[in-house]
Amino acid sequence: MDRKVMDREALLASVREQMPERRWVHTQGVMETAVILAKRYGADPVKAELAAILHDVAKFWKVDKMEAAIREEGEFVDVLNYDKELWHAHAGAYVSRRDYGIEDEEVLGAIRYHTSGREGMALLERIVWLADLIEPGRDFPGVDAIRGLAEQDLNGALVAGFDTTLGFLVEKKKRIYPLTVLARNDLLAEIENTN
Ligand code: DGI
Ligand code: FE
Ligand code: FE
Repeated sequence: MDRKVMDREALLASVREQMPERRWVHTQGVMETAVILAKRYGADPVKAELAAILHDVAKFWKVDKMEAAIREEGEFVDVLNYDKELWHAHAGAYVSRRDYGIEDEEVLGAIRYHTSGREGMALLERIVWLADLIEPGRDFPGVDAIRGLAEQDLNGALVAGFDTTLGFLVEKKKRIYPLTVLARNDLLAEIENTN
């Protein structure tokens, strides 16, 4: 890991002060679950925890600040045409590099794609995406079934998770970010090809 990365306690304090207490509790839940999933599926638990710590760092920023970060980065401005809920993931990845000195592309990818997912998700991206959905504080219809799947079928749990998210977006008449559709298609194709 890059030398610029601040020590863990300072990082935790800095992230914590950018969010309300309930979001900090969620972040701790994602850290715990991401480490468990990383150990279970052979990813690096240190990277999983680092991505989890930072995944929602920008969630409570003002919309203008998120937009400015995304425009400054320049590579992912198309997300500004979709739901604002998606923006914090890109803004978070950008500041993780700029302000927290994270240069590990796996960690940055896990932060950047923790909301939308994408085609060809890396193992660490899958783990953080799923940990975000099933951490102990989450409570929505079907979450326990997804937790059960996550015990032994990572991709099955992910597809069930994307189904839930997509169903929610359809129900709310929201536009769907294309990467989310691609993520689900790709996971289904992967499952078909391994059976
Ligand atoms: O930040 P969290 O609340 O922990 O969770 P998240 O980063 O997964 O954000 C989820 C929100 O994003 C949820 O309310 C649905 C919303 N959203 C809006 N458009 C899309 C979307 N989520 C996905 N995956 N794809 C979209 O197109
Ligand atoms: Fe998030
Ligand atoms: Fe989250």
